[in-house]
Amino acid sequence: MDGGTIYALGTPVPSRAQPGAISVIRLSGPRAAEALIFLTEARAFERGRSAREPSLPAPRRLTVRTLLDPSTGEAIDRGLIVWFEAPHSETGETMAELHLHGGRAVVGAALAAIGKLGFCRLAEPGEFTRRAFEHGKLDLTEAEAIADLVAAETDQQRRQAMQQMAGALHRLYEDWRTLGLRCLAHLEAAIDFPDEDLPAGIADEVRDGMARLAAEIAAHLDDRRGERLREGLHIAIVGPPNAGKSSLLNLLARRDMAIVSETAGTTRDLIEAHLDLGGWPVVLADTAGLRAAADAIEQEGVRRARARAAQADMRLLVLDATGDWRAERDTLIRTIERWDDARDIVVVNKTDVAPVDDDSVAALSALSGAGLPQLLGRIEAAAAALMQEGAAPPLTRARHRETLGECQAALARALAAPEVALAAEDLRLAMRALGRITGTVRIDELLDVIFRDFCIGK
Ligand SMILES: Nc1nc2c(ncn2[C@@H]2O[C@H](COP(=O)(O)OP(=O)(O)O)[C@@H](O)[C@H]2O)c(=O)[nH]1
Ligand SMILES: [Mg+2]
Repeated sequence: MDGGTIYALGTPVPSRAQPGAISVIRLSGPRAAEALIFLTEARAFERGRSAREPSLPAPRRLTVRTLLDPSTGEAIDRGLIVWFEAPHSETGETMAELHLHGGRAVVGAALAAIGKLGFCRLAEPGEFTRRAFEHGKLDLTEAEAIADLVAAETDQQRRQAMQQMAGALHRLYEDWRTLGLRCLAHLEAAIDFPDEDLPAGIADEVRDGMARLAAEIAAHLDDRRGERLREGLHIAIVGPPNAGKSSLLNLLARRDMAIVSETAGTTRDLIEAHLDLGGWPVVLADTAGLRAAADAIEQEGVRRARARAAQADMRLLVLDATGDWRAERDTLIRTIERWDDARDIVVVNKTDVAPVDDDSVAALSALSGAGLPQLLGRIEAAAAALMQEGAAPPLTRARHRETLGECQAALARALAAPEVALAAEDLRLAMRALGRITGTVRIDELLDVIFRDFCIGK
């Protein structure tokens, strides 16, 4: 990583099967202006024209230009160019965007032409966003939100990423840091002037401030909405063998993923499907039938089924309408950890054979699809209730959770510290942890990890 001029294709690589209407190449860095001149002005390269006498397009306006091969002067494509002056660009540096026709040869020749200049290099993954961070355009939570926005597959994921990109988490964490730093300033004053005891009013204020911080962080850590939304809401399908669990998964996933069979105990491992149910990302898991298993492998399957049901955010208990499903329901529910009548759903399947009229359950025929819209409605309502919007923006990443955990531990030590100096030291550590989340306290290895997950050109 250096401060040089970087370039990359910002749109997907056009293939023979899928060329694009347009492709966008981005350039950023101190020599972007020079590059643009060499690429758009005939023979500029030979004349050795410098960027000091520019004929750059007006900044922030789309301008039609012919893109030239700087070594031969041959026209590569005609397209739209946008020029950005520093610091009024996404990266905060001088930047150019070339909107070209999205053909393989066009994009290949354009990238090669920039390479031929000899003073630009291909960007690393996430390098544009990283430069934006380095130039104070965004903090780390906002940069991570850009990655989330690009990765968002459902509408609710997109909303969450947008909220975070707009600075919701940045503001929350910065407010906490401001509060913590004010407490720290009081504690440090008490250390610097040891003869004067901390006035009682201020001592209370510091303690209250730290306690409030600890409580707010604890509530934030308790809130799993954000991670559920990023990673998917985990729903486990459980029930006795042959009830139609695998058939339900197939129906919901609209393809044959799980093995459906008349032989009881066919599904021994977990099978997952990733679905978008009404905008909620869902990871649906089919599990082995709950029964006293015949062999060791099936036993393991049953054990995993129970574990998965316990870990899931929501459970669907599938029962066979042709049997005594009420008795089975009552027995099984007692054995399923964390079963919650208000959230988890009993699905009575095979109603094509034995009709069921009972509003407390979702009647279904996985065979015909009858009852599916009602079941989907129930799942969506339960998901919406689980994800119910709170006032505070939710925590979204394991990285934030881990670092907030450190912050919380340090705060607890500070609150319990027998001396002001010790309290101040722990509070300082807590504030450093908060600063690492937003990037106010920068750690280069951490930045490498975060931006590595981006795509090239972002
Ligand atoms: N009549 C009828 N048969 C079904 C229905 N759903 C599943 N089955 C049948 O029940 C058997 C067991 O289904 P499967 O999905 O493998 O059940 P699992 O063991 O719970 O996963 C298969 O023969 C399915 O074709 C349904 O709604 N109606
Ligand atoms: Mg099955």
